[in-house]
Amino acid sequence: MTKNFYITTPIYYVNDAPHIGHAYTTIACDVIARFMKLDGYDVKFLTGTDEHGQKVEQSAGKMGLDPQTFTDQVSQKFRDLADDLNCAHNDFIRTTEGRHKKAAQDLWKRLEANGQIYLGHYDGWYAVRDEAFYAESELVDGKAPTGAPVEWVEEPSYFFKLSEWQEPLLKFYEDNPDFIAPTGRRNEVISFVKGGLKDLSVSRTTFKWGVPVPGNPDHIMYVWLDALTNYMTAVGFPDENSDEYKKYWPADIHMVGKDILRFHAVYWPAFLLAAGLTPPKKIYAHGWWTNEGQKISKSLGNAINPYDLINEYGLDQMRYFMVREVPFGNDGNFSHTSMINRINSELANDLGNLAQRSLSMVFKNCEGKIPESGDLQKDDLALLNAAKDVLPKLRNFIGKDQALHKGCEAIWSVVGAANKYVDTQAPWGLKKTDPKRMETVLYTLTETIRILALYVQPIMPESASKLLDQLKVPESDRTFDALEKSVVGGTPLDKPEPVFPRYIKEENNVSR
Ligand code: ME8
Repeated sequence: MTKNFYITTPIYYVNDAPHIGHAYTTIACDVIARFMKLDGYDVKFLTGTDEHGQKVEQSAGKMGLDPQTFTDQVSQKFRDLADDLNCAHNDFIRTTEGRHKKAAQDLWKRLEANGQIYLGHYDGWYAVRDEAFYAESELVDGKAPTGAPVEWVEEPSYFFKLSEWQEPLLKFYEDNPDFIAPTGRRNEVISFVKGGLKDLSVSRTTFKWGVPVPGNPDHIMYVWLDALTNYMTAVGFPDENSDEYKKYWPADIHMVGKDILRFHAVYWPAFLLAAGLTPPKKIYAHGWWTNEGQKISKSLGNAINPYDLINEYGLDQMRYFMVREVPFGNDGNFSHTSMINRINSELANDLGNLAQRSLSMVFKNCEGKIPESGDLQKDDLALLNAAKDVLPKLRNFIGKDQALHKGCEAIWSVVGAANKYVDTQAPWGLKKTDPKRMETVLYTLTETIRILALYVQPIMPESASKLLDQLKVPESDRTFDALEKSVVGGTPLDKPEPVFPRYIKEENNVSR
């Protein structure tokens, strides 16, 4: 039976150009999605753009564009970024699409039919930047707790009976201990819900750019109710009998930044439970990146453009750095020094040199062919077994816990063991004394590199495929099933080319 797996990024607001924070979430999801696919799952990986709301309407106005033209332009930038990050998403959703309006209105009607929505009047604070309502008691120095300016809003509004969902939500968290990750975040959400929930204003009347409320088009659906529905639109909702819906709902993971956890872990399951639908299995809230120690913000003008990093360091290098540098879930700091250190030590020196020096020895000393394995000795088996034993660890770290950094560590522990093995076996000295043993050692190394390259694919797809190409591993033998196979002795190789160059700063041509 096929195993299905559905993972989503947040849908990004189109009021701003994409930056490193957006790239981070999308790369993290891509690593997980690729891992699951290589491990035999039928994967759906969704990303997209959140195009409605007052903030987008205002941004379009500032540019002198109508909202549709504006959102078309900016949404394209996010679509391009996902492609340029080499993300293997298989759907890109825009909330302005017909399929989405239909889904959002359908969810509204289900809530209404279940008596969960009523018409009232909203008097209170609203932060356009966060598209969020705040209670007076939450304000800090007259601003939202996020620092966003707030405005006083008085308007007729529909309300969702969120206050009725406090107990059911707490029970839901208890029954589904993995619903919110990591654990620290789960505790935050639980104490927030225990603090009491008020009914939530779910419509606005003072602007037009959004999904009209069914039956009362003077009202526009609250942008978060509209936006959250995207995850179901993309699998065919409201058609609960569609193949995609049956295969992929409930979603396995909604990956989000910690800034939007409340919307995903409180409002979203409440809407779904109230509509009689099943909530997703997990909300994972990762941390925030700072830039050389400073909060990334528009006013500081220090947003890092992902294209600058790709151009300077290379795409796979950037992908590796982002998932390796920060314990996934924690906040992290971007620093060029740290990026260069990792590229030069872990990629160029550790993995790159292992592959380059081993394959060069094979090429030079084994007539340009992969050697046959002779009798494997204890040290050879220890290395090969250590390499194979990484897969169950990756299943835990990446598939189950999303501890992406630990996944990298597990792979690199074998890189370290393989480099030690080269030094202790010293195959270069065996050529004259024991050529058969030299071949066995080089076979062991070649096979270890194959296994490592298979593991590295989700993180650095392009570099891993260069390594696998060098080893003449056919495309059909690149999933984790193929761990059981082996490099084939006698296969002719091309002259090996280094896959992980050292980073050398251009201006002064000094290697850092
Ligand atoms: O919130 N570090 O969209 P958004 C890490 N449209 N991640 C960051 C980051 C940083 N400095 N800055 C942004 C929205 N992110 C809504 C979502 S979903 C139904 C609607 C990432 O464009 C992180 O994933 O403001 C964060 O949650 C997201 O971008 C916010 O994107």
